[in-house]
Amino acid sequence: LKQKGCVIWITGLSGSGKSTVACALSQGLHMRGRLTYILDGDNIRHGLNRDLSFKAEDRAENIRRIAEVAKLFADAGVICIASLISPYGKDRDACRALFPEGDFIEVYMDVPLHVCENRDPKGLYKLARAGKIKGFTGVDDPYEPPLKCEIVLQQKGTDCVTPGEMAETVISYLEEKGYL
Ligand code: GGZ
Repeated sequence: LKQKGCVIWITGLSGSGKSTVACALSQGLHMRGRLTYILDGDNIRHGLNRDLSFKAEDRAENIRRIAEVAKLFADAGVICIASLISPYGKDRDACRALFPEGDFIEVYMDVPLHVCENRDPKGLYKLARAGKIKGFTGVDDPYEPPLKCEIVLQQKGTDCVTPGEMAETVISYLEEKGYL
């Protein structure tokens, strides 16, 4: 039985919950018998992309390489989950263009900067505000929210949406589109 692969491309600020949702989504898909692979920007930057910095052209190259790897997984029938800030719309669109229509599913983690900054799980915003990290996304480097994307996952106001609930939203989409 040939299973159809695709890429779930999760974009959003540092601390928006991309990696947590990627993990919950991966678990949910395993329970449905699907093979998944998570490509996480922060992890890949320690290996395949360790030569790349955070300047705009290196971010573009980071994203391009990860999209090419995601395509290999998708070709093998795997649901590949890419979680990267991927701050520039034109870079994300270039990734989309690598995939057959429908197979690139862009998910925007719509979490306000102040929420991400309050979480600050690694203390990076604090360092960026202190000027100890230069060119930090959301502080002194841009983030362009998607103008059009397949799924928006919002974390706004006081009612908290769990990572598991966010993963279920993505899974419902995949069912609707015939990937599950
Ligand atoms: C943004 C940075 C930076 C700068 C280090 N700007 O939340 P994290 O810590 O664990 O994940 C972030 C990660 C961003 O890597 P990506 O590959 O996702 O970025 S991009 O898609 O823009 O290429 C953050 C950490 O690296 N980090 N310096 N200056 N995030």
